[in-house]
Amino acid sequence: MKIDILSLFPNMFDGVFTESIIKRAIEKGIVDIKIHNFRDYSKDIHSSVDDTPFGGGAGMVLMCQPIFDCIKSLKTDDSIVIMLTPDGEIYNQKKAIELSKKKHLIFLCGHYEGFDERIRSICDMFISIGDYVLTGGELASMVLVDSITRLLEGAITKESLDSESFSNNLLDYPTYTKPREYAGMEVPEVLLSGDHKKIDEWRKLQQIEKTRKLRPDLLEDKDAK
Ligand code: 6GU
Repeated sequence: MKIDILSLFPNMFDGVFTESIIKRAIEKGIVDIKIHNFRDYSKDIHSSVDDTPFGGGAGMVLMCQPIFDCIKSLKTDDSIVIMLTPDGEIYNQKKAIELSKKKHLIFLCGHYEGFDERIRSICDMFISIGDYVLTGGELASMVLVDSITRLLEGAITKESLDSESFSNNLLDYPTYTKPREYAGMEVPEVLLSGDHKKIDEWRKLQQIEKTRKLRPDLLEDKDAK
C-alpha cells in the first residue's frame, strides 16, 4: 500500500513511523509512506498557504491552490483522498479494515484554521477520530496510518488480529504471563489446565462478559465491527 500525507508540519511525524510495527512494515515493503509539505506547492512569492476568510471572522483559511496542486501531482485512478477534519465521519475498526484494502491513500491534514470549502470537492472521504478538537489533522492521520498498517498482510501475525478488540464486535479477553501468583493475585485456573477447548470457551465467555460490562453499545451495533 502507498500512503501520502499532506501536512504543514512534516516534523510531527518523526518517530511515529520509525518504531515498532510500522517501521518493520516499511522495511518489509508492505507500506510506503511519504510526507509532503503542501507549502512547497504554493505559487505565492511568500509561499503562503492560507488567507483571511471572505466575509470576515477570526483566523485564517487554508487556500485551494497549494493543496489542489499537491493532490493533483500525487493522485492516480487508485487513490482515495481523505480529509482529516473534526466534522468528518467518526473513525472505527470497520473503517480501518475498509481502508486497509485500498491501494493508495492520500491524507490531508489541516492545522488550526479551516479549509476553503472548495477543497472538499477533491476529497473522497472526511474522517474524524472522535468528538474533541485537535490542533491539527496530523495526530489523526497517524492514528489512521497505525491502525491500517497493522492490518496489512505480513505486518503482524494473523492470530493476533483474530481475537483482538473489536473483531466480531467484542473486546479482547484478559491475558496473563508468569508468575502464576503476583501480589496475591492468581492466574485463572483454566489457563493452566492445558485443555485448549476449555480455554477457548473461557476466553469467548470473557470477551462477551467484558463487552457487556464495559461497552454494551458494541453488542447492539452490529455494524461497528
Ligand atoms: Cl481529524 N482533526 C482535528 N483538527 N481535530 C480532530 C480530528 C481531526 N478528529 C478529532 N478531532
